[in-house]
This record gives sequence, C-alpha cells and structure tokens, in this order.
Amino acid sequence: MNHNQLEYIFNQFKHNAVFESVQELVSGHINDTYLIQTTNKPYYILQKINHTVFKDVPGLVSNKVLISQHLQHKLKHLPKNELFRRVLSFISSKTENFYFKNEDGCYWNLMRYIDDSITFETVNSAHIAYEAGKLFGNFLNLTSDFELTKLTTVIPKFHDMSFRYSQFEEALQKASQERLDLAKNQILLVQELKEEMHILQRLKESGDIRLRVTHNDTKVSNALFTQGNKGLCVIDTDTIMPGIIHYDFGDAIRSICNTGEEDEINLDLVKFNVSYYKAYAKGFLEQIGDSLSEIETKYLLLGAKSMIFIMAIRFLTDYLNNDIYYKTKYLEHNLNRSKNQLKLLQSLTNQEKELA
Ligand code: GN1
Ligand code: MG
Repeated sequence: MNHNQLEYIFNQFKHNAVFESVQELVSGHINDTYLIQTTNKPYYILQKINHTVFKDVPGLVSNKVLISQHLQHKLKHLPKNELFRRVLSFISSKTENFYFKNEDGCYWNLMRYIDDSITFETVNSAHIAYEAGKLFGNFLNLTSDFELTKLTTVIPKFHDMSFRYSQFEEALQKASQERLDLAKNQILLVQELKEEMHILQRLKESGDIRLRVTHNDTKVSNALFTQGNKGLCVIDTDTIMPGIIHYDFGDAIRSICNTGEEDEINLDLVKFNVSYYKAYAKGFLEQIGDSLSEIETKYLLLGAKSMIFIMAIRFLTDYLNNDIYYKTKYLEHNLNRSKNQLKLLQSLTNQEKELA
C-alpha cells in the first residue's frame, strides 16, 4: 500500500484532520496496521482487517464499537482527554459505518491513536505484571454486565480445545513427511497432553463454568501502559466474544510469564517466571476476584496451561499446513513458535507446586 492509497482510505472517515505521513506498525500476526500522522494531534491508527481470517468484518467492528461505547459509558465521569486514553475510540466512515470497504473488497477501520504510552513484548518486572493484571481484570469487570447476545462470534470455536485438537489431527493426516519429521517431538508432546488439556473445555460444555465477555487476545502487547508504568488501556478488541475467564487470564500469563519473546528461538531464554504469575494474579483478582465462582478461581492455573497449549497446537497445526494462517518470516517460524510455547508449558509444569 502506498502513501496515496492510505491517505485516500484515511479520508473516507469522518475527521477534520489533515494527513501528513504514514508508518506501518509491524506487530500483529493477522491484520495490517498503520499509524497516520496528521498536521495536528490526535494521530490515528488505520487498520486493514484480514477478511480471510475474520469472515464477518461488520460483526467484528460492531463488537469493538459496542464494547468501547459500554466502557466509555462506565467511565463517563472521567475528563474527556483521559477517557480517550483509557478506551479505544473508533471513527465512523463517511458511509456511516465504523468501517470502510474499499473497491478491492478490503475492510478498514480507524481509531484515535493513544500517544505517550508504552507497550511490552516481554515483561521485565513484577510491577508491570501486576499492573497488567489490574488492567485486564478491570476490563473484564467493566464488561461483565454487557449482554452476551449482542456480540457476534467473530471466529467460531476460537479457543475451543476439541476443535483446535481436531484441526491438529487433520493437519497430521495431510502434512508432508518432511514437516512431520521435523515436528516429531512436538507432535508427541501435544498428544501426551491431550487429556489434561480438555478439562476446561468439558467444564465449559457442561455449563459448570459460565460464559462471559472475553477479549481473547490478552497478550501483554495488547495492553498500553503510561510512561510511569501504570496500566492504561486494553487494545486490539478484534476477538471479543463470549468465552470463559480462563482464556483471558491464561493468554495474559502466557505472554507475561515467558522470560523470552513468543518468537524466541533460543529456548534457554524461555522460562516461566513464577513471581510474575503471582503478581499478575494479584492484580487480576483485586479487580474481578469477588465476582468469580469457586470453580472459576480453582481452575485459573489450568487456564494458563491450556492457553499456552492451545497456542502451541495452533502454531504447530499451521506449520503442518504449510503456514497458511499466521504471517511468517522464515520457513520454520511456526514450528519454532510452537517449540517456544511447549518449552514454556514444560517450565510452568516443573514449577507448578510453587503456583498452587
Ligand atoms: C494472533 O494478530 P494478533 O497478534 O493480534 C491471533 C491470536 C494469537 C496471537 C499470537 C485472530 O493475534 O489468537 O494469540 O496471534 N489472532 C487470531 O501472538 O488468530
Ligand atoms: Mg489480536
């Protein structure tokens, strides 16, 4: 996409800003994200939504906007400027939708950029882990009274373990011998863990664990912090859907407690940090603990294990399928991501007694 095309798309939204320049932000695995710099602040984030992955983009955008409006309403006592920093705000397009559909069939959406904030790919202090716990816990708390039926299920069975496991088994049937050989150890590990990793799935299906509004992509890079390292805003609300609280607790732990990055290939650097787990859990439970049922609380740790596992099998499955889902930069990228997650899971399991 060149500057002129991006400027054109930016100007299909209702704002009074003058486009100055654009910079691609390369962090997500799915969508394309651009920072639009304008002659005056605020700047904006323009996003092209991957409609191969997200089949119902209007539904996705509707979820994001409804949740933002809900949060804005809850926080309406805050000064406007502060509110803009704490909640994502989406800009309507000139066609009155919160997205713009280009002639090529691609969907775009625009939001205000929250400047003067920082993000982390890996966490470097228990304080950040604690702040992230408070931030995501508060997000779930504030959205807990949002009516689930208003949400579109943007990716059916997104964190459904039985579904992900069956996709893995299907990939095993179709994969090339070369990839099967290279992934041999990871495949065996996944198969060994199958039973334990279905426990939460069954509790969800039986209704013992209830459905709530969940974010479903609570990796720490989806949390903005202030320059003073305070939790500020939850971003990337693409995958908000009904789910169990363990998904969000677990996915945050998956990224916060990994001493290495998700793409780290030196597995000696990938360990599970117990003190960050405790700090995250403290912040999280301070915000939402009172409204959790006994069974929800009891299984939080298994939630962390299950989310690490689900990401390990999703990366592994994509590797076996010849990398058709996630953006990859080199041939064994997905396999290495999967090894990383499995190493993290093993490290957690080795330290499980300290976490109970
Ligand atoms: C994808 O694109 P991004 O980074 O927001 C994925 C998440 C994974 C994540 C792993 C729709 O999110 O489920 O946890 O990569 N999103 C989708 O980093 O598949
Ligand atoms: Mg995401």
